[in-house]
Amino acid sequence: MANEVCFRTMHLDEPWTLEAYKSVGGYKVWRDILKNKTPANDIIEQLKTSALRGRGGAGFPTGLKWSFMPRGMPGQKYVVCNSDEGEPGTFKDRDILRFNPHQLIEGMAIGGYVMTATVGYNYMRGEFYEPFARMEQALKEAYDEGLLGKNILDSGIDFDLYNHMGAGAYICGEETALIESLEGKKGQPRFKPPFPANYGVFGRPTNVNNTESYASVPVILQHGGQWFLDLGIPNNGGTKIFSVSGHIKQPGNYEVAMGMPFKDLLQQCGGMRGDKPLKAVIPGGSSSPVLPASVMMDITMDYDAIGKAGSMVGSGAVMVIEEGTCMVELAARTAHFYYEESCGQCTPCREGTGWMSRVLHRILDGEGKIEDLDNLQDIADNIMGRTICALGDAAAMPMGGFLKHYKHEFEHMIRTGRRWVDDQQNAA
Ligand code: L3W
Ligand code: SF4
Repeated sequence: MANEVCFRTMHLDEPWTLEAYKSVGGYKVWRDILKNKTPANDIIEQLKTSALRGRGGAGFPTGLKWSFMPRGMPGQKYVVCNSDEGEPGTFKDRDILRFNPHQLIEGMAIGGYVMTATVGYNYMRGEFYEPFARMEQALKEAYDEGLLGKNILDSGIDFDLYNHMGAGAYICGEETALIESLEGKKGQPRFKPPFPANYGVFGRPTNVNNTESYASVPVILQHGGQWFLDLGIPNNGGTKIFSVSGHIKQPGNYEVAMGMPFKDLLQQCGGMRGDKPLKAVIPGGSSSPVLPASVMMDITMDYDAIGKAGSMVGSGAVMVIEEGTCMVELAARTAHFYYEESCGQCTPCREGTGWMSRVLHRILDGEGKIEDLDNLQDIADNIMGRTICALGDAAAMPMGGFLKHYKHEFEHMIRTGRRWVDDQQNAA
């Protein structure tokens, strides 16, 4: 089942070329649409049937999102791809950009047609030099083939696509900060609503999807929504690319069927590095709460199962943690990241992230107090749901997970000044 949607060119030589993409049926769906003027509603229905959910983190149903765009409204509309990929542990979108760029172009062109948007922007993370070059090359090939531009293949349909380099700020992966940045402003999130579907790029209706979401669309339409749904499990259709990192033998991107048991995924990654026991997993990027091994070994990799366990699929960054890892250090490292990346607009996020980071580092320095633990939870609770964008929640949620499952490690360090994991090892 693996590698058949977004990574379907991976087995080919130079998979990023137009020739390689065409050899797996690439642009066939786009050509059919241009020829037959497939009704937009039929395409949206296929996406709804497929149960494709946004692959950037929020898991919002893609078909439903496309239906929000005011198609009948005159004037300029945009489709935007969020290729900013900054979530710690996530490295899947760059491989779509590098190895299967044409599938993203086809998905965005189809999106433009369905949502009557004649311009698309692919916003890429500032550090993505190689992916940017590959996307530029692919765009040139697509234009030379007559698949983009004005009156494409005499269809009367226009769609122009531009690659845009960001400047390496995590917050620009938040869709409204991305839009601000695209407009040439400082990348700071806007209040929602209005959602981008009504007020997006230059105040015009805009659809923002993640790279993996757009790239899934041509394959869904080629084989049908039901086919995609059946790859996964109900409500969790298709495949998903998991970026697996941490203490495993073969870190990397794995495109697997949604609903795959975690223990099977772990096996695909070669198992634990040094065959050490699994301690915990952060299943969906640094924003998602950590889950202990006992939970993970019984869980399937899908939105519903991971959500029910108290975490989230997020962007699909699976961070595998072996026994012996200090959770206080991991929590402090995570908190510091959000403190560094907060844009500073909202008081709970700006002050709260710094406060959490400082308290955690004080504990690490052996100067913690037992009441710090209640304070940490209190700070997290006061950030949660009280900010303009999801970065605040993303900073608060992991803290809850660390304290829920590993409070004893924090208490031990505060009381003794030593790492719980070291004392466990010495006692063994
Ligand atoms: C129109 C409505 N549109 C919702 C749209 C909205 C957005 C999408 C989801 O992402 C996640 C977080 C982390 N009319 C609408 C509507 N929409 N209601 O649906 O919206 P929302 O607010 O649920 O989430 P979000 O703010 O877009 C937050 C993840 O992002 N994250 C990190 C991501 C990192 C990466 C990466 O590195 N690749 O993606 C950090 O927070 O999982 O759950 O489009 O406009 N009534
Ligand atoms: Fe900026 Fe944080 Fe507020 Fe988001 S939650 S707008 S990152 S201050």
